[in-house]
Amino acid sequence: MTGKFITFEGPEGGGKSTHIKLLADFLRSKGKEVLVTREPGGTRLAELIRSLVREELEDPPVTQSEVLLFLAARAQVVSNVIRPALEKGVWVLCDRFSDSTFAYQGYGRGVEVDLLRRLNDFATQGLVPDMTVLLDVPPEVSRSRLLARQADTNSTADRIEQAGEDFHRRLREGFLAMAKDEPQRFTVVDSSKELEDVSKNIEEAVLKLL
Ligand code: T5A
Repeated sequence: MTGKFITFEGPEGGGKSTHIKLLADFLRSKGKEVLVTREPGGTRLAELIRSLVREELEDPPVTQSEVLLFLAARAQVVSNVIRPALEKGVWVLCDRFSDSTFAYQGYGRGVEVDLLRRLNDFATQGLVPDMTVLLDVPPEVSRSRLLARQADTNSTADRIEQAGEDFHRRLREGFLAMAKDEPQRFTVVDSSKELEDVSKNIEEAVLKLL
């Protein structure tokens, strides 16, 4: 028996972490064993890569290195965490996955998306989510949520969050374009709505997989 693999994608502040927790509780209440992980991250090596790509370094990664770092993190978590869990029948919920690379490094940074897809296939050994929830928010909502969170936690924007307005507009358009191309895999949810409404929309979509 194999579990289902559900990924959450979208611009920063779309509510991915918030809704993954809510969906995990919902699925557990339906008797499913659930594993929650995130990208980059989910293994020791991948968490180290996560700090490298987000930190303000003296020599920040050039675009090619940035791509390879995200893919190296993905290869680790797929091989060591996601595949073994799916093979045991566990449902895996992942905060970001391949579509983030296509949106951020492809549409955002301008790397050819076909090249990214080939490299990504190597990293994931062809693993594709059963369902991808795209939590869509306009840049102004994304920005105001991030500012509110920074004020609450006394933190500052990371290297990628600091990329300009145009970058964030392009990556949102990229996510929406990918969702249009693969409507059977993507569920697009307007995450600027009230939290409870967003959560209901996600549960309704996921019920079809149960
Ligand atoms: N990246 C990642 C790449 O460039 N390429 C890649 O291949 C990959 C995998 C990851 C960074 O790496 C980049 C993308 C990212 O820049 P991250 O910390 O994982 O860094 O960043 P995000 O994924 O963007 O996570 P965030 O924590 O910023 O956003 P979330 O998880 O989408 O949002 P969440 O749940 O923390 O919510 C943000 C705030 O909004 C509120 C929440 O309470 C919270 O305060 N909120 C709502 N408020 C009102 N109404 C709603 N409906 C709300 N939903 C959430």
